[in-house]
Amino acid sequence: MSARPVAGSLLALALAVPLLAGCSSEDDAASESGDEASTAPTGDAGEEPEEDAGEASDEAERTPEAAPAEGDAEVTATLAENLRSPWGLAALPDGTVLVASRDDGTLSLVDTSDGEPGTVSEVGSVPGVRANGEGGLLGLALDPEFESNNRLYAYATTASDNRIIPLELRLDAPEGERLDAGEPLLDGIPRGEVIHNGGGLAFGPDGMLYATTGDAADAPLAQDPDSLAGKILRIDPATGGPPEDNPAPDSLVWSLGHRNVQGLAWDAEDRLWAAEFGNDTWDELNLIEPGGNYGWPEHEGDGGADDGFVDPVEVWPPSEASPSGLAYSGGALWLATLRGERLWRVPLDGAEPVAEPEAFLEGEYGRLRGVLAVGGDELLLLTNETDGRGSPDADDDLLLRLRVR
Ligand SMILES: [Ca+2]
Repeated sequence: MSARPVAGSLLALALAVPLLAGCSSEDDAASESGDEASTAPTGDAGEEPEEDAGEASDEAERTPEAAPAEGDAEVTATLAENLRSPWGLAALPDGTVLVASRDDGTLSLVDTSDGEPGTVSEVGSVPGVRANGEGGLLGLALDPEFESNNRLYAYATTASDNRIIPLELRLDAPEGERLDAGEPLLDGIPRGEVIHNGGGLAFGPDGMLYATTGDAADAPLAQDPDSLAGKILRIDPATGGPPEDNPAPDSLVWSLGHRNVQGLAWDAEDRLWAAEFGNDTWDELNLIEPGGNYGWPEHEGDGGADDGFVDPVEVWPPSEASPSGLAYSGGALWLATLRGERLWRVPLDGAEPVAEPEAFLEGEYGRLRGVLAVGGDELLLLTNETDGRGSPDADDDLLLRLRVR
């Protein structure tokens, strides 16, 4: 089930056409009965989880680090308003926040010091960005040495590919000279004409750069180990090449068989998790194993283990999720969802959920895009009503600060 021969291109075409016709990937317009989500837990403070593992025996089996079964999420500030198609999110050491505009290809700086909205300043644009549907200026990742090298990385869609572009940010430089783009660290990531461009970018605790790529609406590419599409890539930021300890020699592929992953997060024990858009049946939360094959397009959701695929840890119908951003805070994973318009909390005990996922903010802010843990019990959260699929209010989109547990 690993290598698919090149001769599969006809099959690829045959598979891709119904995919293009049947779904819009970040949210599936084919089944608009989104209100069926009323059976989902609402996250009200006094409400019991659907399956409370409250029996004494289960409690006793939990490690001390286990997250509580029930959590909370409270919006404590609106830090920015009127953001346009915000996507990537990065917190600078001084507490200010960088936000990427997918469609404008620009980076803006949000001054969060007074906890009030209004102070957003554009710092520059990333050259060559060609926004197209789900493509454009996508994920941002701050170099771990940012304080000394002023470097960050952006995942961007151009006219020909998706690529990772190093940027140097000089906030003390004159206006118009504050952002410099270098030669691409990596280019040639297949570009979806409209959908499935991936776009997640994050540094791991190992100092390596991880990127999520979509299947570019050519689903069999996700199973082709020689294609960069439909993968999680692990990249040496010093060279743009594969680290020596990647699963396959001379390959950037860290895991394969992904349809369209955008959210990445590491837990307290440095396990990598990924949030993945399903087609029309199951969105997935996956625990990523090096070299693991996550099944797409042979399997969506559970049921692939017998065929050698890694099954997801949690699944949701796309109407209740369509997850983009992912963060880890307070022992739980937090998924920001577009079509589901809610923030899902998955409390963990080690690598196992301790309770059913719990939903917060449902219907309060509309589509949610990026989420970033910024230390302590705080998350930053981007709404995404201006991405062409929402119904923006006058002040959308917003950058919110949350306190969670
Ligand atoms: Ca899968």
